[in-house]
Amino acid sequence: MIKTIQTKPYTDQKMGTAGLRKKSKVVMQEHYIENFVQSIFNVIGDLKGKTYVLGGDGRFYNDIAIQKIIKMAAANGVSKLIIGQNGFLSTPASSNIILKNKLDGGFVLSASHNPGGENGDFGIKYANQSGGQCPSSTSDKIYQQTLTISEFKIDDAPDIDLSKLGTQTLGAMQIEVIDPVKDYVEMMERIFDFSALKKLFSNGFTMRFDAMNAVTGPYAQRIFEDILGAAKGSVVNAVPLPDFGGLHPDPNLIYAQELVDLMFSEKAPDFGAANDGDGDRNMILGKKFFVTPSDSLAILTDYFDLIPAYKNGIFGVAKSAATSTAVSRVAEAHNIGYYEVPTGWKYFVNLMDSNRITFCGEESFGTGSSHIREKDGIWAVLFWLSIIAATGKSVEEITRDHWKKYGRSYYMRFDFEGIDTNVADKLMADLENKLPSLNNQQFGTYQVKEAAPFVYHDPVDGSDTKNGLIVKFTDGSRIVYRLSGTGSSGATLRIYLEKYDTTKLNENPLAMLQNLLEIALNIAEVKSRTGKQHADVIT
Ligand code: VG1
Ligand code: CO
Repeated sequence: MIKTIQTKPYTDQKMGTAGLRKKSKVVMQEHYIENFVQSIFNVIGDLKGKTYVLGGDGRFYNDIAIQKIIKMAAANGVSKLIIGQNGFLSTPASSNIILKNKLDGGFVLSASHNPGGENGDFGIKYANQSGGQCPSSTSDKIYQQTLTISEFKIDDAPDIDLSKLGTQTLGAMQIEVIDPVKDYVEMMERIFDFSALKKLFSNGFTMRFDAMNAVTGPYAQRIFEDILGAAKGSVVNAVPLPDFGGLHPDPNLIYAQELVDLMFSEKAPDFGAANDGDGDRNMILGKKFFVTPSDSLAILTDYFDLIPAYKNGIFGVAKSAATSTAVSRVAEAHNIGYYEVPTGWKYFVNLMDSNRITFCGEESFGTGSSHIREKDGIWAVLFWLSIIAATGKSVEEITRDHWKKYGRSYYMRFDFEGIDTNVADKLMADLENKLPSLNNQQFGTYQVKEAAPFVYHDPVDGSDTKNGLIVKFTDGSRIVYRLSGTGSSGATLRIYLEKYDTTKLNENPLAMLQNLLEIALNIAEVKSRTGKQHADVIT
């Protein structure tokens, strides 16, 4: 029976860089999920004939939220839901289902790389028919709805059994429970040369893939171990757990510590990789060697013609403004289009849809291509393995060769977490006002060439987005400042540093960037304003 329930608005349901992200306890408040989902349905309007994909990364509250959404979808007139078995779907797998079946959109229940559990975070990403997350114009409308919502519709049926594959119904709505892995694997088989990869492993190549107790475990086991023949046990932390076993599923040098320790030990396998909570981020490691995500994007782009799906050519490439400029040099060498967008994968979608780009990436461990409209962790790993298989080189050799050919962008990100939001907002506002006065100023050996906010004009829909402040120096070095849009409490200031060099290729990144870091902290008065002497997380 369909019920209409009265509700009161929450004032904090604004989506950030990638969907809505909150503390689990916030989301567990009465009608919190219901208000948000009803607001999305209200903005979409007529749901008759519409089909959506639904799944999540298995974190705490995934099972409860998914049942609410199913019952609300039925009550609001959705025609069909395609749901990952037991409520599981990675973000890239979900995007694939939307595109492959030409669906109207979908919902991924995840706070991505944020920790999970009752004391962790929960989130919802809403994708439209593009297969990517909805643009800001839509999320603004949804936010407006959340501020005025007064009722929602829900079917009061018992919970749906999501363990059985196949089709069932709830009222007039069809529910199809699918294997969350199968379609994704088929897509990867179409993109890459699996027989070359099988040969790599049968020749004794060793790897460790850390799924961080999040959603990619089953995908990685099926692909790397079952199909490609990597040794059993190559995929670790492979069972998705509601609290990720206490891990913080953000694949970087700090949070993927177990993997990093192994890869920098004498027992290191040939290759190491990790993915984040919802499977869209990746970290690539060689024996005692770390590849920055910015370099990874540049290297993948340079080797595009090794991959069957791209061998006939790629359109162009895009990166977020904060990401290093390494890929711009590859784009120039291959004479392909090059774009810089604000942080957030949704800004790549129009560029992919209009055939302007094929590859894109962000410094935050995200790389992907137009095979879907989200970043894709396992895709990046398969791409790296394909380069290794084709060149016979190690991760380190591939990266060092790249630097020899193109020069090296020394690059690091410094995060100052848990800052009072008012302090952080004022820091950014004052810094923005100060930028014009920095032009041509000298800081030690660095001279400012241009200091301005980053403003992106979308060539497809004409929208303008301002995100971050950039100080560029005459030697090509850059400082980028922005506030994170994925946190669930306080503010995080991110400072991104880049210094390009064509001769010094083997230096310690921190040593190369030390002076720039001091300049960055001074310009923004970070220490005095935040009371922090050091960054909390350095990647
Ligand atoms: C962070 C990253 C950004 C990424 C976003 C979502 O955003 O910096 O590059 O797109 O997370 O990633 P922010 O606003 O905190 O800097 V995830 O893996 O949600 O899907
Ligand atoms: Co993610």
